[in-house]
Amino acid sequence: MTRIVRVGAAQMGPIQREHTREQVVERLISLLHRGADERCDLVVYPELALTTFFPRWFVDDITTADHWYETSMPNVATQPLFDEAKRLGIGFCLGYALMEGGHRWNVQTLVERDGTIVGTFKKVHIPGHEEHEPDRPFQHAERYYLEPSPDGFGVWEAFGGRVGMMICNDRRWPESYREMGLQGVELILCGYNTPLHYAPDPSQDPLQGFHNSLVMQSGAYQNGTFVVGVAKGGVEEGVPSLCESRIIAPSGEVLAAAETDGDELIAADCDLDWCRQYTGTLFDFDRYRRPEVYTRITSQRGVHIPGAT
Ligand code: ING
Repeated sequence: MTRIVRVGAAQMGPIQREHTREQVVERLISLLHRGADERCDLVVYPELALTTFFPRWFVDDITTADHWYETSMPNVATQPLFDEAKRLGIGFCLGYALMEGGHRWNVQTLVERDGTIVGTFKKVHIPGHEEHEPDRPFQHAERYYLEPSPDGFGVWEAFGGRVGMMICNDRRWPESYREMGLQGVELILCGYNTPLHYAPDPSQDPLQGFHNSLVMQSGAYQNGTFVVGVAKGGVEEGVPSLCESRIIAPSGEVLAAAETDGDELIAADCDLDWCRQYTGTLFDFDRYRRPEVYTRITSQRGVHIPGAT
């Protein structure tokens, strides 16, 4: 019996500061309907899909930013999305900021086709900076507003296979994919908000699209998994941000790619049995990996130059 999951990547254009949750949820439901038209089983939304990317501003009193966070999921504003998805029998993955138990997380919640919540992932790799850096054209103060997950990467049984999640910067780190690959992941869902300008090294700016595809295609191939990367992009509060959402096969090939810088749904059939063509041969981890010589990967954070004091 084939295990084909028809996945929709629901790319979003910008969410401006003044856009209300209700206005955004209307867009999410419209994208869900496009997913229904495409016969999708699962629709994946971007990182922070309910609000503008608020870490682009710095506020001295962080409690004045509390309104950017959800305190429960579902909630009054998002319940219509949950209800419509359940009515249509479509699962979804939603990125948002969560305030819980005094913590501030950047999360994604995965919901099955019957409306049950499968799990919630907290972002592991938090980029950017902690303090106000006024010389930047815009802030990327994620490390001020959002805490790194203490839980690492999980994999959940859902949609007939093993599904994992990561968020934005997580996709740049091979450890993210391998941690899920070692749990037998077959489908990784990843939302992102990526400004095109990278203040610490502007020479990377023209490479943003290339790097986005590079990391997700290599992560997919090296772990024999599908990867779905979904952007919130376009010009958001004056900040041009990458789109280029993609659905990538375990071979590393791009099965579907967004073409616009707005709300757009791309879809692809993901035959989860394709994964075994890689994890059962070239990337048979149990047969070929050598963790006994990989000790630095989990024992070191930074670089230690051999012989240097
Ligand atoms: N954003 C960016 C990302 O990793 C970034 C941070 C921006 C990195 C520009 C490099 C260049 O895609 C988030 N939200 O992690």
